[in-house]
Amino acid sequence: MKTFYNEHHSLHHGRHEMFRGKLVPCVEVPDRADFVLRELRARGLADIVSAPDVDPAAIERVHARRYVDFLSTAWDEWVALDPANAELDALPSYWPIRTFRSDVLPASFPARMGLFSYDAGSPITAGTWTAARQGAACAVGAADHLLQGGRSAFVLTRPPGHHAGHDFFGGYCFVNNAAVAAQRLRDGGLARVAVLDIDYHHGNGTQAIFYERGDVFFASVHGDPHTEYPYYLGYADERGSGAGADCNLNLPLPRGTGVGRWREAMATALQAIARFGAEALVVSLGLDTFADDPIAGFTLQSGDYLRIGDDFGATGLPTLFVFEGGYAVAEVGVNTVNVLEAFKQRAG
Ligand code: Q9C
Ligand code: ZN
Repeated sequence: MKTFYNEHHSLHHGRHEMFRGKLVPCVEVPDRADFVLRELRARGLADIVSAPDVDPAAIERVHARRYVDFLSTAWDEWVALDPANAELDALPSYWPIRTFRSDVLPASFPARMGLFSYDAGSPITAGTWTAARQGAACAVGAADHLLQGGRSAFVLTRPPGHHAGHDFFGGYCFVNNAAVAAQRLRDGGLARVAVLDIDYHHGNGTQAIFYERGDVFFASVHGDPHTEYPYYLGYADERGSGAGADCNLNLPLPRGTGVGRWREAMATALQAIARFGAEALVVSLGLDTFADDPIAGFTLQSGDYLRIGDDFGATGLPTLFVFEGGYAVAEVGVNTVNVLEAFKQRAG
């Protein structure tokens, strides 16, 4: 399996996120991707390719132009507020919640930070845009590989993407790599594409991007948003609307869920995707379902990821894996490569 590796990922290196009234060290760190790369190499599975730079139009197929413009200049504007900001991460402090306007683009940079975000846990750093843009380049490269007949591909990038919506960042995500890939597959001629999100956290950004569309099916297995981030989306009654009616499937599970019940939910999602008639599958591959993940609540073990990879291999669909969350840094490499190796053994 080819790995489209974002060699610029560590240019995004946040220092702090806001958590319960304090700035705490970032959970989403460059080491995460480095451990995955090391494990691919150790197991002889490192067929690494780097993608050419991305046409901004491919990103703007799923993100608003004014949001992309904001991301591309955000760091410079942050430093322009005060040269001392160069030593700090940019975090938002104000948000236009209900009754405020979101059509006006304020001149104030801190005001625009809030307009384009939904939490205070996703710092923008000097290299965030470069890293995120290169991640999208990898997503496009991987999609093009499938369009040329490739059976599978892996996008190894960070920051992750599935919480990023049409015009907002949050949940450590800025550019929605899975959505960019799914849209690229559509634009390359596939009529029906599915995204299956198995990150612990609901993929609110991806869901929202495709919610009213009948050509991209979104399914997600995740912690119940009644108690788990991102709280405000990911409930079972969200089934798509308009042309997208019945093209969205949320399978929330309680904190503490183990592999048995989790795999039943994944089987339900894969059956729905087969019924939909997807011609290719994009997997938002979060590994924060792992028992020892520091910010999540399921109890999957390293060996369980082999069974999950086998389940994906059994679908027979061309499959594009996109790296999302997973914060047990020492184990994230083994867990990720377990999925990919078992997939390959089953699917060839
Ligand atoms: N201090 C992804 O897995 N808040 N994002 C957690 C922990 C945000 C997770 C608070 C979690 C976002 C891609
Ligand atoms: Zn997650």
